[in-house]
Amino acid sequence: MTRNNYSFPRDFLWGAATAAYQIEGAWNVDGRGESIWDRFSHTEGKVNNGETGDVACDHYHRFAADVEIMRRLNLKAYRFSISWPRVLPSGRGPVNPAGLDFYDRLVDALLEANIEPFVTLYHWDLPQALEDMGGWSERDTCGYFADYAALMMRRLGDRVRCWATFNEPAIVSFLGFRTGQHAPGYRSQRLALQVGHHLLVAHGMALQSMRAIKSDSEAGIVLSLWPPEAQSDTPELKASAEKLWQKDEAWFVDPLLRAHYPVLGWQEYGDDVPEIRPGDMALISQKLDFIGVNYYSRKLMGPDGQISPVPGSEHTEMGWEVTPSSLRKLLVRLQEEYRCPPIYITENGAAVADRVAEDGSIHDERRISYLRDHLVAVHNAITDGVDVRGYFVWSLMDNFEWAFGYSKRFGIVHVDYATQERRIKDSGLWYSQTVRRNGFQLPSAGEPSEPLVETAR
Ligand code: IFM
Repeated sequence: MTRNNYSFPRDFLWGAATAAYQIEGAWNVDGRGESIWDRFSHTEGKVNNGETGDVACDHYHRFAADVEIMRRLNLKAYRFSISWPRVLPSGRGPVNPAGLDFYDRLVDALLEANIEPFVTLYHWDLPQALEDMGGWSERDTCGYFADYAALMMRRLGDRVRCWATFNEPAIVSFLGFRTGQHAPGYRSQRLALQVGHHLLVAHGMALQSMRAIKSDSEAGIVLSLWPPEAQSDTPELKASAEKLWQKDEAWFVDPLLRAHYPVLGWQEYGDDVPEIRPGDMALISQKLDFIGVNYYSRKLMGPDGQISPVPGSEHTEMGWEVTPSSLRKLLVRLQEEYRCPPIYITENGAAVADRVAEDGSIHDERRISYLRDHLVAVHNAITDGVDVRGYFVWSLMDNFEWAFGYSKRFGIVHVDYATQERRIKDSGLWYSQTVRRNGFQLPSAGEPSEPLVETAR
């Protein structure tokens, strides 16, 4: 049988990702302060079913067992975020020693299991005390963020190499301040764009404050990219796809990698463009050690210029079209059009309506195919010359999916929220096997396929 061999580079960092508010729970214990997501989820009508992250996966109390699961999955790295209000309950001022201890113990447990910790400083849970002072619409918040970044670097920098400042600034800005679907729930494009600018300024200030403490760590930022594509090759459609790229995606890529906002996007936003102070763009476009790319799907522009997926195409439970080939194109574009630093795929995964079989197994073939096909795309991009250093599945385990509550399951590990029991899904078995083999082989077209998971449960 002929096979296609998808072997990844030596030292490729295979991991899985989570975020503090989505898994930790323990929202009001051991001195943790309130975050904007506590306030938002406790407000009626904001989250599906009135669900909250109060308990979530109770990872705060169960982290040691969770690290043991990661070890069984053969993970080489674990991307997690730090809850700012857990370590600084008011966002600034007095620290919470119990919060710092928690992350100390987590990092030590990971290192003990030979798993590299990959830290995200901001995955959406701003301390409510800072929100009460204006939050991200106030420029002062950038300075508080830089101080918090320095605190964490002082505490964990001896053991953590990779640091991401923000997770998905575009989602923070657009969903938190333009559509209101996320905390803090404002609906103003102008505010969203000013907040977006402040997030980038805060990123630049944090790079400086972290590098002043430790110059040899790797610091970057994680962007969520949904590349617009035209359904057909007409000049009008291609132009509207490009306009959307500039307004939604390049709006964050260009300041970081080209030191200016995209020209067409700037024109399109008219009077809503942000106020920029002298020196901001240099601060924002400092050297990055890596860019994290979170990829889930593309935005396909239909003939009417609206986003409309091809009828009959496959979608995940989020309603997101499954389009692995667009990931390869995106990575190549980042390489060719931008002087892009090394890339980590910091999130990629699928929400699937999983069913626990009577014997406790979860046969999530759709998730396995999704992960496999996207890994093929990553492999192809590497072959095209893109410097991709690692890949993190979203997510290690089922968790609180923001405004969707617990209704969407992205994990390669199943969580029974009533008992907190964890079960490794077939996708988890497949992924552990892939990590162990540093890739996989696939039969060539026309050859019979083999079972996806060989590992015995
Ligand atoms: O769950 C989120 C994560 O917090 C950020 N990126 C997208 C994921 C799936 O929606």
